[in-house]
Amino acid sequence: MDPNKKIIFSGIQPSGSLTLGNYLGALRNFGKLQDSYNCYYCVVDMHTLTVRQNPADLRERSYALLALYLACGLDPDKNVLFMQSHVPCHAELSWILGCYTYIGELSRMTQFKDKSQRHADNINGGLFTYPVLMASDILLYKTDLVPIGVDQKQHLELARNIAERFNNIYGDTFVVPEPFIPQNSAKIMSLQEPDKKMSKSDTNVNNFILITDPADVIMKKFKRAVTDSGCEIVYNEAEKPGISNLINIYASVNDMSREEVMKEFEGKRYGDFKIAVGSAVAETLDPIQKRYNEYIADKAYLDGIFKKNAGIAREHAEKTIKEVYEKVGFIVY
Ligand code: ATP
Ligand code: LTN
Repeated sequence: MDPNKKIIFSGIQPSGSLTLGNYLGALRNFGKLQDSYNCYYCVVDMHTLTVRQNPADLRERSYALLALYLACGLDPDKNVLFMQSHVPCHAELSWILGCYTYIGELSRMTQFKDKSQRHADNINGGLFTYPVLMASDILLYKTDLVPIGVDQKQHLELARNIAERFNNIYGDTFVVPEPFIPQNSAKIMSLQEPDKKMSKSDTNVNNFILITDPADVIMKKFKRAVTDSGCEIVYNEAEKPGISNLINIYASVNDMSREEVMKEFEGKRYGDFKIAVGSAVAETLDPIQKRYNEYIADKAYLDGIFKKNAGIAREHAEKTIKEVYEKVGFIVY
């Protein structure tokens, strides 16, 4: 860890196979930041229990997420790639910060409202206090910057409020973190219902592209993607959500602006554009899939990374917990 570099923290839940939305909204940016920051990228397994999980699947998906972090180019020597449940301080800080978070604040979280509707038979305490655990993840490492998709912005704002509230009572303790939200891929939408976020927990497989989808499946899903009336390839989120989403996807995988995409496809038909988007996505994902297959086959290597980094993360996290315990008035040895 270079003491002159700022700190980045982000986490992804091993709650399903990751989508193109996760990749473009979050994962891809992780790799871009690894040289200029000290980066902590976490597999947030504890968050997944807010929804029922099959234990064997959860364990397998946690390895899969680490393999994907590596396949997307995260260097295990430059980034602390670790598992949330390996560092008990996350849960410890979560208890403390829960006592500085109001029920009113938690009730306003749109993800809580959404998920309580989708899982009406299991509206548990964890689902409600989920953002406090997320704030703890971030604040434990004195994080400066948090790369996330736009759907997590509200949670990050809450983390900032909790940090400020604590600092006001006890004096400067936490760094108040800033979000890092990409421009064209902050919110990749569903391919069949482009007014909805592309989500890995969607029941219709045609709504999302998985990072691990084979090229022919990717092409098929893009060819079937819902487009809008009219025939021009122009960006207009309100009137042409389907085409606008495809423009965002093409722009982000090719590192282009929306204007450049519109220019390239001026006068072309929707059908041609969908094929171009599908090919560009398949081409981007192909090398990631190859690397992923190699990493996931080597569990011993993945365990080695988890074990080594649990120690590194713990060391940093324990310093913060000690400081917090002292400030709130616990006896600390
Ligand atoms: P679920 O859909 O199961 O609720 P999720 O995909 O929203 O899960 P995570 O896997 O924890 O939740 O998200 C990891 C990161 O990916 C977060 O930073 C989130 O903002 C980002 N992300 C998720 N979906 C999209 C999307 N459609 N577009 C852009 N970013 C996204
Ligand atoms: N809540 C996030 C996952 C998450 C996270 C974090 C993201 C948990 N802890 C800390 C950034 C920083 C989600 O559902 N996408």
